[in-house]
Amino acid sequence: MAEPTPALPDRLIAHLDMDAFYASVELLRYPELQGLPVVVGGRRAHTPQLRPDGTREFFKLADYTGRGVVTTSTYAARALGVFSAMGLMKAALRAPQAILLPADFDSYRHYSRLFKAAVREIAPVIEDRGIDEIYIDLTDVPGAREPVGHDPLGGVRAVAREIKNSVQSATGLTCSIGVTPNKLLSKIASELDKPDGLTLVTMADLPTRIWPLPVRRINGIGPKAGEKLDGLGIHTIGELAAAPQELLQQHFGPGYSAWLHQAAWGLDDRPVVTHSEPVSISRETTFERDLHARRDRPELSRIFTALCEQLASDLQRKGYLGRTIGIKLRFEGFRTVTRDLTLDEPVQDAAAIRHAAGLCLKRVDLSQRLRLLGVRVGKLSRPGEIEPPRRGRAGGAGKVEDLRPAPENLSLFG
Ligand code: DCP
Ligand code: MG
Repeated sequence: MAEPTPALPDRLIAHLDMDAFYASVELLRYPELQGLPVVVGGRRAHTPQLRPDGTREFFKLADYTGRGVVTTSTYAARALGVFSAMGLMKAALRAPQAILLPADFDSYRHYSRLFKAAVREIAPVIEDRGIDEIYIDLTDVPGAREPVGHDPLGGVRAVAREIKNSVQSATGLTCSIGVTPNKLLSKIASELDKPDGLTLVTMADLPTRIWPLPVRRINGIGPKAGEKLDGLGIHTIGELAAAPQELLQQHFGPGYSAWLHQAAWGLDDRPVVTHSEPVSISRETTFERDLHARRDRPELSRIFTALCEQLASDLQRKGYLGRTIGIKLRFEGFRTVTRDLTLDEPVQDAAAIRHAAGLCLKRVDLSQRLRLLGVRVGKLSRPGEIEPPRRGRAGGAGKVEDLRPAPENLSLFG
């Protein structure tokens, strides 16, 4: 064992993010699309058709009409300017030759479980951050703190490479990993050399690798704060690090401005949290065309029931009951309204969810047409378990709007 070296930080934290995740899973199924611009975001109607000669006929983005959005795209499509959340019709203008594929969430969940299990065999301290990303605490992984030759980070680099290899052999997919002293920097670092990246950043690298980046790369600086900082002439993380504290405090309040300053200096002591229960589980759908509560009642009612059934099956599969049932409605013009109510006893079945969600619906004015409908179950518990205490707002009163008298929706689709 070599002498302890000052270059090695106290903690070695990794952030792993799968590359073009949904699109890459689709390429496993359709390897002939490797290297081509491919967009995930279609509906079932866009499923490739098998020709008599055994080849497949894919749906060209140029032939798309509708209001769907890009869920994700391959790097070849990104090179043509097609990114997540872009309208498919707009994407078709940029990349008419791109292939459109429907999303298959069951597959993505399957590969998500596979890659996480592969990582866990090497490094068990994992924080699940969603379908395609995790934090990993490598501090106590054997070998991670061993230097290799004169490189104090040689050990951790080898462990990270082993994780990448293991994910690749378990799934056939590539990922990008950032390794730094904390979660905040690792989240930034994993993006720096995407796809198939392995990026190590130490505090000494802060000025060269982190400070030139735009402030929005910091997880926790959203569009609003980003715009405000822009207005103050603070565009890069380095400019944020150099900004006078008083200036930040004037515009952001004491708590957030202190955090901004720390973040810009690469400081973050949040632990990697290995076990977390979901706060809520939801399902939602955007309609092909806007629907009206009265005129499109049968269709809306069918969609509403189907969402509740999917949600019930999610709950049952994951082993949860829930006591708060909520709905989300988005109207034409994008106004979004939520309502929820809390039941005396937790439920798990579709009929009970449908009933409670129907009661929520009756508290919404449905005169405008709808573009999205969602159903959510919160205050989750396991069967036979006492509800875990949670911080946050109590009761099911929802937003202030809830206090208005209920309009006459009893006869509508709820
Ligand atoms: N996703 C989504 N809606 C978005 C963005 C992403 O449904 N607005 C889905 C599709 C992605 C997955 O989540 O495949 C992971 O999101 P990422 O932001 O990690 O995007 P990718 O993995 O697709 O690409 P990257 O290589 O940039 O990580
Ligand atoms: Mg990803």
